[in-house]
Amino acid sequence: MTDDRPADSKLTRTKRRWAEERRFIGATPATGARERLPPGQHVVTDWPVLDLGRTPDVATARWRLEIGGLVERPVTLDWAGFTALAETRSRSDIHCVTSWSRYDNDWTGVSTRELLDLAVPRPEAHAVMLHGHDGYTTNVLIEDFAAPDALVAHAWQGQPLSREHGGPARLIIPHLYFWKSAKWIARIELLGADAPGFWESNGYHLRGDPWKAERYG
Ligand SMILES: Nc1nc2c(c(=O)[nH]1)N[C@H]1C(S)=C(S)[C@@H](COP(=O)(O)O)O[C@H]1N2
Ligand SMILES: [Mo]
Repeated sequence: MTDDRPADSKLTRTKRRWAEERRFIGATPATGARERLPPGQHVVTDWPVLDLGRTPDVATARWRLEIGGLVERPVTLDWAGFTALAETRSRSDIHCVTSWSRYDNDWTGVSTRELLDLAVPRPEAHAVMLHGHDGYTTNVLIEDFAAPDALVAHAWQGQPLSREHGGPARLIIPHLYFWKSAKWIARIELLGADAPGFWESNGYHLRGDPWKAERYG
């Protein structure tokens, strides 16, 4: 989208704050390059399916993505509007809390920053609740949501994302355990304070950094 807002807009200030808060995220430890595989993980080459057991069937004709809560401009995107946004690609590794990791996943979709640019988070927005069409919820801090390689993906390895893996579109936040990457994403809700989602209310860690093995709260 074109950005014709003045340099001191709320959006710019918000971005500046994210930039400051992200200082240490993904930083290389002082001891040198970190291992690719987080502690306690093993590499798989297949792609396991994990969810609550419900697989919503959301045709793109009915698909909507809402961005609301503490935003200046609540947005509801239909499929045409979503796919008309600037497309981004990112390659990343999946780390599931159940201990499997899958390397080199090529995602295509819309960056979370692009989505936030549309809705313009209010200064008091500090956290995000993700809602899936299956009723699943999971929470992240806004700076984790806005990580440079985070996106709402509609394709994996160049093919449309399959329904079992969250198609037509799911969130991908590569630097957190995969339970944070909401499948069948329906709503992105900006909140003033971090609050537990489904698994976080059922014993999982509030943040879920694989490099710190933040598995259980
Ligand atoms: N909507 C929704 N998203 C979800 C889940 C879910 O049950 N519903 N499960 C989470 C968990 S626990 C994991 S490990 C990953 C699994 O994604 P996959 O089935 O594509 O491997 O999705 C996450 N996102
Ligand atoms: Mo999981």
